[in-house]
Amino acid sequence: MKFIHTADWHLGKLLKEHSMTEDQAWLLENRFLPLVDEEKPDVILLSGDVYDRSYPPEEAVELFDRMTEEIVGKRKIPFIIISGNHDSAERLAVASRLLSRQGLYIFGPLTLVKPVVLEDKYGQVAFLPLPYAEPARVRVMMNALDIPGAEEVHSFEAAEKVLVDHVISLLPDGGKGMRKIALAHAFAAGGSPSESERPLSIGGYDRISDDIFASYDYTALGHLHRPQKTKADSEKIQYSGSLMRYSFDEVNQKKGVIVGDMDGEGKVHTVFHELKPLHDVRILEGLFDDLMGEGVEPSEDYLQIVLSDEKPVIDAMPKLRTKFPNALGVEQDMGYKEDSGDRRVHLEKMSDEEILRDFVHHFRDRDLTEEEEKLSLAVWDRVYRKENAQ
Ligand SMILES: [Mn+2]
Repeated sequence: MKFIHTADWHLGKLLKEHSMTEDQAWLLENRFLPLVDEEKPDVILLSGDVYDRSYPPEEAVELFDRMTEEIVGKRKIPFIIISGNHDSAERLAVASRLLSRQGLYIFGPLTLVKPVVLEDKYGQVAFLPLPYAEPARVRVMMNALDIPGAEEVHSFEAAEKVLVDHVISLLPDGGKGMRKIALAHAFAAGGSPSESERPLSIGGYDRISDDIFASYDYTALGHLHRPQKTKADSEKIQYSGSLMRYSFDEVNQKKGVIVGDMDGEGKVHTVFHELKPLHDVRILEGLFDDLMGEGVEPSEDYLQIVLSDEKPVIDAMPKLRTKFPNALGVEQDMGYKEDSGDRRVHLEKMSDEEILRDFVHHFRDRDLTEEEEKLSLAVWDRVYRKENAQ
């Protein structure tokens, strides 16, 4: 059984107010579909956050519609999708019972969750869809179905466990002897997050143990945007990561999909395939004149520009945009160095002038110039005179 595992498409995503939908369409058409044609998987798995918002923009819905036609309609590849925390489970899964007869399996509402069984030359493989599930939702919806344990669900871990047990119980003979692949949208403990994920809850309460997935031959996870394995030495439980870089703290992350192959024993071998976007998302750092000079190529990438000039650059953004039209943000760090935190000074024993000198020395790695020294003394002088006059 050959599969492609992808997740966190976030169609309709805005990166600093800029719509990524055109770039997402380009990537899916020019990178993802060609990979599908090359690999010819038996099934494609999308582990949640199809859209960036529960009310996605029209062009995002249109793109998703087009992709289902490309994958299921034209290529006849079964496509299994679960909803994530950014999706509306109900809206995503509209007409899903009907569509499942065509090979498009979308799982959102918990009451409609059930296994998908596909066959390869070795026999049956069960796919267990576990859409994103808040504890309260599991408690109410699953309890209404008299699912054992649902009443006591008060944590993400308990919610996932009840859901897993329920889906397994729907398989003939509890799925004994069948190879199993789970799809889940959750924060498995040990994983490392990025800025573009919306936290499921505050304070680490959203973390669940990956032991929950231990009995499956493979678990296709969504939610964390960095591709990663929950255990470094095992290919069995993995995040494919998001389709593209969706925040500037992801600039060093490779983005793509996982191509997996499962043998007759359920042993899975996976390969990560990077998908290069039309425009990269990256940080560009330097002096304003250097960046605008001939040494730096013009670029249409999505850029966060960090200017290291000591003096503020006036109207930096419109000027930078003449060369970098997709610059989305500019920071002026004025050449400050990071505070290493080991400054052991006793501020209360220092005069105001000394504190300023120390500050400049620390952050600029130099002393005040004569002009700055004069200016600072003049300022302090005025401050003291005002204080004394009061
Ligand atoms: Mn996500």
